[in-house]
Amino acid sequence: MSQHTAGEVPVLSEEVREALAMRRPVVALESTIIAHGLPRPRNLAVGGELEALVRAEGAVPATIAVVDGVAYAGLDKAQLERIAGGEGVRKLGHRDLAPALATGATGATTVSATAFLAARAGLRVFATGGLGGVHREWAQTQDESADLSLLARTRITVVCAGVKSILDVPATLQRLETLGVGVLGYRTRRFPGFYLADSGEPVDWSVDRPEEVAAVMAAQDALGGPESALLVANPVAEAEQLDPELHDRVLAEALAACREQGITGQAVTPFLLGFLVRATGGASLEANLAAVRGNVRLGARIAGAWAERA
Ligand code: PSU
Ligand code: MN
Repeated sequence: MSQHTAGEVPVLSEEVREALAMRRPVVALESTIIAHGLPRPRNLAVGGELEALVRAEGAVPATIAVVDGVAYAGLDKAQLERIAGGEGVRKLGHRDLAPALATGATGATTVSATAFLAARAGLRVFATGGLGGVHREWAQTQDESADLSLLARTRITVVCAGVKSILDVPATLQRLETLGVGVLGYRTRRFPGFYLADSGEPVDWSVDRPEEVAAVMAAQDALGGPESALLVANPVAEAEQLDPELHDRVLAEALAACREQGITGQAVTPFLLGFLVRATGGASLEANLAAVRGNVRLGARIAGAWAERA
Protein backbone atom coordinates (compact mmCIF):
# COMPACT_ATOMS: atom_id res chain seq x y z
CA MET A 1 0.00 0.00 0.00
CA SER A 2 1.17 3.49 -0.77
CA GLN A 3 1.51 5.82 2.19
CA HIS A 4 0.38 8.69 -0.02
CA THR A 5 -3.28 7.77 -0.41
CA ALA A 6 -4.38 10.14 2.35
CA GLY A 7 -2.34 13.06 0.95
CA GLU A 8 -3.00 15.71 -1.63
CA VAL A 9 -4.66 14.39 -4.83
CA PRO A 10 -3.26 15.27 -7.27
CA VAL A 11 0.11 16.46 -5.94
CA LEU A 12 0.86 19.76 -7.72
CA SER A 13 4.29 20.65 -9.05
CA GLU A 14 5.77 23.83 -7.59
CA GLU A 15 5.18 25.63 -10.89
CA VAL A 16 1.51 24.61 -11.08
CA ARG A 17 0.89 25.44 -7.44
CA GLU A 18 2.33 28.93 -7.86
CA ALA A 19 0.43 29.59 -11.08
CA LEU A 20 -2.87 28.56 -9.46
CA ALA A 21 -2.19 30.71 -6.40
CA MET A 22 -1.42 33.72 -8.62
CA ARG A 23 -4.37 32.98 -10.94
CA ARG A 24 -2.07 32.61 -13.90
CA PRO A 25 -3.19 30.43 -16.85
CA VAL A 26 -2.64 26.65 -16.49
CA VAL A 27 -3.42 23.92 -19.04
CA ALA A 28 -3.93 20.30 -18.05
CA LEU A 29 -2.47 17.69 -20.43
CA GLU A 30 -3.25 13.97 -20.44
CA SER A 31 -0.65 11.22 -20.42
CA THR A 32 -2.39 8.27 -22.15
CA ILE A 33 -1.65 9.88 -25.48
CA ILE A 34 2.04 9.78 -24.49
CA ALA A 35 2.11 6.27 -23.02
CA HIS A 36 -0.39 4.44 -25.25
CA GLY A 37 -1.38 6.74 -28.10
CA LEU A 38 2.00 7.44 -29.71
CA PRO A 39 4.90 5.18 -30.72
CA ARG A 40 8.12 5.15 -28.68
CA PRO A 41 10.60 6.85 -28.59
CA ARG A 42 8.89 9.78 -30.36
CA ASN A 43 6.33 9.94 -27.55
CA LEU A 44 8.79 11.27 -24.95
CA ALA A 45 9.88 14.13 -27.22
CA VAL A 46 6.21 14.92 -27.91
CA GLY A 47 5.44 15.05 -24.20
CA GLY A 48 8.15 17.68 -23.74
CA GLU A 49 7.18 19.52 -26.91
CA LEU A 50 3.54 19.90 -25.80
CA GLU A 51 4.65 21.37 -22.49
CA ALA A 52 6.95 23.80 -24.33
CA LEU A 53 4.06 24.88 -26.59
CA VAL A 54 1.96 25.75 -23.53
CA ARG A 55 4.84 27.79 -22.08
CA ALA A 56 5.42 29.60 -25.39
CA GLU A 57 1.82 30.86 -25.11
CA GLY A 58 2.47 32.21 -21.62
CA ALA A 59 0.68 29.44 -19.68
CA VAL A 60 1.88 26.67 -17.36
CA PRO A 61 1.52 23.00 -18.41
CA ALA A 62 0.17 20.44 -15.93
CA THR A 63 0.69 16.96 -17.37
CA ILE A 64 -1.29 14.50 -15.26
CA ALA A 65 -0.30 10.91 -14.45
CA VAL A 66 -0.01 8.42 -11.59
CA VAL A 67 3.52 7.39 -10.55
CA ASP A 68 4.01 4.73 -7.85
CA GLY A 69 0.50 5.24 -6.52
CA VAL A 70 0.65 9.05 -6.40
CA ALA A 71 -1.37 11.24 -8.77
CA TYR A 72 0.54 14.28 -10.06
CA ALA A 73 -0.41 17.45 -11.93
CA GLY A 74 2.86 18.72 -13.35
CA LEU A 75 5.51 16.07 -13.96
CA ASP A 76 9.26 16.43 -13.61
CA LYS A 77 11.60 15.03 -16.27
CA ALA A 78 12.08 11.66 -14.58
CA GLN A 79 8.32 11.19 -14.12
CA LEU A 80 7.61 12.03 -17.77
CA GLU A 81 10.31 9.50 -18.76
CA ARG A 82 8.66 6.82 -16.61
CA ILE A 83 5.31 7.42 -18.32
CA ALA A 84 6.83 7.46 -21.81
CA GLY A 85 8.91 4.35 -21.10
CA GLY A 86 5.93 2.05 -21.48
CA GLU A 87 7.07 -0.89 -19.31
CA GLY A 88 4.44 -1.49 -16.63
CA VAL A 89 2.62 1.77 -17.34
CA ARG A 90 -1.09 1.08 -17.11
CA LYS A 91 -3.89 2.93 -18.88
CA LEU A 92 -6.01 4.55 -16.19
CA GLY A 93 -9.56 5.74 -16.73
CA HIS A 94 -11.43 7.49 -13.93
CA ARG A 95 -12.60 4.21 -12.36
CA ASP A 96 -9.00 2.92 -12.22
CA LEU A 97 -7.70 5.77 -10.07
CA ALA A 98 -8.72 4.34 -6.70
CA PRO A 99 -7.12 0.91 -7.27
CA ALA A 100 -4.02 2.55 -8.79
CA LEU A 101 -3.55 4.86 -5.78
CA ALA A 102 -4.25 2.09 -3.29
CA THR A 103 -1.83 -0.42 -4.85
CA GLY A 104 1.01 1.92 -5.75
CA ALA A 105 0.57 1.44 -9.51
CA THR A 106 2.07 3.61 -12.25
CA GLY A 107 -0.23 4.65 -15.06
CA ALA A 108 -1.09 7.17 -17.72
CA THR A 109 -4.42 8.95 -17.38
CA THR A 110 -7.06 9.00 -20.14
CA VAL A 111 -9.36 11.94 -20.75
CA SER A 112 -11.77 10.70 -18.05
CA ALA A 113 -9.10 10.36 -15.35
CA THR A 114 -7.25 13.53 -16.41
CA ALA A 115 -10.40 15.67 -16.46
CA PHE A 116 -11.36 14.36 -13.03
CA LEU A 117 -7.95 15.05 -11.47
CA ALA A 118 -7.58 18.41 -13.20
CA ALA A 119 -10.95 19.63 -11.93
CA ARG A 120 -10.11 18.35 -8.46
CA ALA A 121 -6.94 20.48 -8.55
CA GLY A 122 -8.91 23.56 -9.60
CA LEU A 123 -7.74 23.56 -13.24
CA ARG A 124 -10.35 24.65 -15.75
CA VAL A 125 -8.77 24.06 -19.19
CA PHE A 126 -7.52 20.76 -20.59
CA ALA A 127 -6.10 20.06 -24.06
CA THR A 128 -5.90 16.67 -25.76
CA GLY A 129 -6.04 15.03 -29.20
CA GLY A 130 -9.38 13.37 -29.75
CA LEU A 131 -11.89 12.24 -27.14
CA GLY A 132 -13.01 8.68 -26.69
CA GLY A 133 -16.64 7.94 -27.57
CA VAL A 134 -19.03 5.37 -28.99
CA HIS A 135 -17.26 2.63 -30.94
CA ARG A 136 -18.57 1.52 -34.33
CA GLU A 137 -19.18 -1.99 -33.00
CA TRP A 138 -21.28 -0.65 -30.14
CA ALA A 139 -24.29 -2.85 -30.91
CA GLN A 140 -22.13 -5.95 -30.28
CA THR A 141 -19.63 -4.72 -27.70
CA GLN A 142 -21.40 -1.86 -25.83
CA ASP A 143 -18.01 -0.12 -26.03
CA GLU A 144 -18.49 3.53 -25.16
CA SER A 145 -15.56 5.42 -23.65
CA ALA A 146 -15.94 6.49 -20.02
CA ASP A 147 -14.73 9.91 -21.25
CA LEU A 148 -18.31 10.84 -22.16
CA SER A 149 -20.10 10.13 -18.89
CA LEU A 150 -17.28 11.66 -16.83
CA LEU A 151 -17.48 14.88 -18.88
CA ALA A 152 -21.21 14.99 -18.21
CA ARG A 153 -20.43 15.58 -14.52
CA THR A 154 -17.16 17.51 -14.52
CA ARG A 155 -16.81 21.29 -14.89
CA ILE A 156 -13.87 21.59 -17.26
CA THR A 157 -13.22 22.91 -20.76
CA VAL A 158 -11.67 20.31 -23.06
CA VAL A 159 -9.98 21.42 -26.27
CA CYS A 160 -9.97 18.52 -28.74
CA ALA A 161 -9.98 17.79 -32.48
CA GLY A 162 -13.38 16.19 -32.08
CA VAL A 163 -13.56 12.52 -31.20
CA LYS A 164 -11.28 9.89 -32.68
CA SER A 165 -12.38 9.04 -36.21
CA ILE A 166 -12.08 5.33 -35.40
CA LEU A 167 -15.38 5.86 -33.55
CA ASP A 168 -19.00 6.17 -34.59
CA VAL A 169 -18.97 9.98 -34.74
CA PRO A 170 -22.74 10.63 -35.17
CA ALA A 171 -23.54 8.24 -32.29
CA THR A 172 -20.93 9.95 -30.11
CA LEU A 173 -22.37 13.39 -30.87
CA GLN A 174 -25.81 12.04 -29.99
CA ARG A 175 -24.51 10.73 -26.65
CA LEU A 176 -22.90 14.12 -25.90
CA GLU A 177 -26.27 15.75 -26.55
CA THR A 178 -28.10 13.28 -24.30
CA LEU A 179 -25.51 13.71 -21.56
CA GLY A 180 -25.75 17.51 -21.76
CA VAL A 181 -22.13 18.20 -22.71
CA GLY A 182 -21.81 21.52 -24.60
CA VAL A 183 -19.92 21.54 -27.92
CA LEU A 184 -18.43 24.65 -29.58
CA GLY A 185 -16.84 24.52 -33.01
CA TYR A 186 -13.73 26.72 -33.02
CA ARG A 187 -13.80 28.78 -36.21
CA THR A 188 -15.91 26.07 -37.84
CA ARG A 189 -19.51 24.92 -38.11
CA ARG A 190 -18.38 21.36 -38.86
CA PHE A 191 -17.48 18.87 -36.16
CA PRO A 192 -13.78 18.00 -36.71
CA GLY A 193 -12.75 14.40 -37.50
CA PHE A 194 -9.52 14.08 -35.47
CA TYR A 195 -7.14 13.13 -38.34
CA LEU A 196 -9.51 15.01 -40.67
CA ALA A 197 -10.63 18.64 -40.50
CA ASP A 198 -14.28 17.68 -41.03
CA SER A 199 -16.09 14.59 -39.74
CA GLY A 200 -19.06 15.31 -42.01
CA GLU A 201 -21.25 16.25 -39.02
CA PRO A 202 -22.41 19.79 -38.17
CA VAL A 203 -22.01 21.64 -34.84
CA ASP A 204 -24.71 23.96 -33.51
CA TRP A 205 -22.44 26.60 -31.98
CA SER A 206 -19.30 28.20 -33.28
CA VAL A 207 -16.89 30.76 -31.78
CA ASP A 208 -13.88 32.55 -33.24
CA ARG A 209 -11.83 33.79 -30.28
CA PRO A 210 -10.50 32.46 -26.94
CA GLU A 211 -12.35 35.31 -25.17
CA GLU A 212 -15.65 33.97 -26.50
CA VAL A 213 -14.88 30.52 -25.09
CA ALA A 214 -14.10 32.11 -21.72
CA ALA A 215 -17.42 33.99 -21.90
CA VAL A 216 -19.28 30.69 -22.46
CA MET A 217 -17.44 29.17 -19.49
CA ALA A 218 -18.47 32.12 -17.32
CA ALA A 219 -22.08 31.74 -18.49
CA GLN A 220 -22.00 28.03 -17.59
CA ASP A 221 -20.94 28.96 -14.07
CA ALA A 222 -23.46 31.77 -13.78
CA LEU A 223 -26.27 29.44 -14.84
CA GLY A 224 -25.39 26.79 -12.28
CA GLY A 225 -27.05 23.41 -12.69
CA PRO A 226 -25.27 20.16 -13.57
CA GLU A 227 -21.48 20.52 -13.49
CA SER A 228 -20.92 19.45 -17.07
CA ALA A 229 -17.91 20.04 -19.31
CA LEU A 230 -17.54 22.25 -22.38
CA LEU A 231 -15.94 20.80 -25.50
CA VAL A 232 -14.06 23.14 -27.82
CA ALA A 233 -13.80 21.28 -31.12
CA ASN A 234 -10.75 22.62 -32.95
CA PRO A 235 -10.07 21.12 -36.39
CA VAL A 236 -6.62 20.18 -37.65
CA ALA A 237 -5.61 22.50 -40.51
CA GLU A 238 -6.68 21.05 -43.86
CA ALA A 239 -3.08 21.24 -45.10
CA GLU A 240 -2.03 18.96 -42.22
CA GLN A 241 -4.90 16.49 -42.23
CA LEU A 242 -4.62 12.86 -43.32
CA ASP A 243 -5.71 12.25 -46.91
CA PRO A 244 -9.43 11.42 -46.47
CA GLU A 245 -9.37 8.55 -49.00
CA LEU A 246 -6.34 6.95 -47.37
CA HIS A 247 -8.01 7.47 -44.00
CA ASP A 248 -11.22 5.67 -44.98
CA ARG A 249 -9.45 2.75 -46.66
CA VAL A 250 -6.93 2.11 -43.87
CA LEU A 251 -9.51 2.57 -41.13
CA ALA A 252 -11.66 -0.20 -42.66
CA GLU A 253 -8.60 -2.50 -42.58
CA ALA A 254 -7.85 -1.53 -38.97
CA LEU A 255 -11.41 -2.25 -37.82
CA ALA A 256 -11.35 -5.63 -39.60
CA ALA A 257 -8.01 -6.54 -37.97
CA CYS A 258 -9.33 -5.53 -34.55
CA ARG A 259 -12.32 -7.84 -35.01
CA GLU A 260 -10.24 -10.75 -36.35
CA GLN A 261 -7.68 -10.53 -33.56
CA GLY A 262 -10.38 -10.33 -30.90
CA ILE A 263 -9.04 -7.09 -29.37
CA THR A 264 -11.41 -5.79 -26.67
CA GLY A 265 -11.74 -3.28 -23.83
CA GLN A 266 -8.98 -0.77 -23.13
CA ALA A 267 -6.76 -2.28 -25.83
CA VAL A 268 -9.07 -1.30 -28.70
CA THR A 269 -8.14 2.39 -29.03
CA PRO A 270 -4.32 1.91 -28.82
CA PHE A 271 -4.57 -1.02 -31.28
CA LEU A 272 -6.49 1.02 -33.87
CA LEU A 273 -4.25 4.11 -33.52
CA GLY A 274 -1.11 1.94 -33.83
CA PHE A 275 -2.50 0.08 -36.85
CA LEU A 276 -3.20 3.39 -38.60
CA VAL A 277 0.32 4.69 -37.95
CA ARG A 278 1.87 1.59 -39.57
CA ALA A 279 -0.63 1.32 -42.43
CA THR A 280 -0.26 4.99 -43.42
CA GLY A 281 3.54 4.95 -43.19
CA GLY A 282 3.41 7.43 -40.32
CA ALA A 283 1.08 9.92 -42.03
CA SER A 284 -1.66 9.42 -39.43
CA LEU A 285 0.89 10.14 -36.70
CA GLU A 286 1.78 13.49 -38.29
CA ALA A 287 -1.92 14.43 -38.58
CA ASN A 288 -2.52 13.33 -34.99
CA LEU A 289 0.41 15.44 -33.76
CA ALA A 290 -0.68 18.46 -35.80
CA ALA A 291 -4.14 18.22 -34.22
CA VAL A 292 -2.75 17.89 -30.68
CA ARG A 293 -0.32 20.80 -31.14
CA GLY A 294 -3.14 23.04 -32.36
CA ASN A 295 -5.30 22.05 -29.40
CA VAL A 296 -2.55 22.65 -26.87
CA ARG A 297 -1.84 26.11 -28.31
CA LEU A 298 -5.54 27.01 -28.29
CA GLY A 299 -5.92 25.57 -24.78
CA ALA A 300 -3.20 27.91 -23.54
CA ARG A 301 -4.92 30.90 -25.16
CA ILE A 302 -8.29 29.95 -23.64
CA ALA A 303 -6.63 29.52 -20.23
CA GLY A 304 -5.17 33.01 -20.73
CA ALA A 305 -8.57 34.50 -21.57
CA TRP A 306 -10.07 32.68 -18.58
CA ALA A 307 -7.37 34.01 -16.23
CA GLU A 308 -8.10 37.55 -17.48
CA ARG A 309 -11.68 37.24 -16.22
CA ALA A 310 -10.69 36.01 -12.76
N1 PSU B 1 -6.28 11.26 -28.17
C1 PSU B 1 -5.17 10.90 -28.88
N2 PSU B 1 -4.56 9.73 -28.55
C2 PSU B 1 -5.00 8.95 -27.50
C3 PSU B 1 -6.15 9.32 -26.76
C4 PSU B 1 -6.75 10.49 -27.15
O1 PSU B 1 -4.75 11.64 -29.80
O2 PSU B 1 -4.38 7.92 -27.21
C5 PSU B 1 -6.64 8.49 -25.58
C6 PSU B 1 -7.31 9.43 -24.58
O3 PSU B 1 -6.61 9.28 -23.35
C7 PSU B 1 -8.71 8.94 -24.45
C8 PSU B 1 -8.52 7.48 -24.68
O4 PSU B 1 -9.30 9.24 -23.20
O5 PSU B 1 -7.62 7.48 -25.80
C9 PSU B 1 -9.82 6.77 -24.93
O6 PSU B 1 -9.64 5.41 -24.68
P1 PSU B 1 -10.93 4.45 -24.55
O7 PSU B 1 -11.52 4.47 -25.93
O8 PSU B 1 -10.38 3.09 -24.15
O9 PSU B 1 -11.83 5.04 -23.52
MN1 MN C 1 -13.50 1.49 -24.61
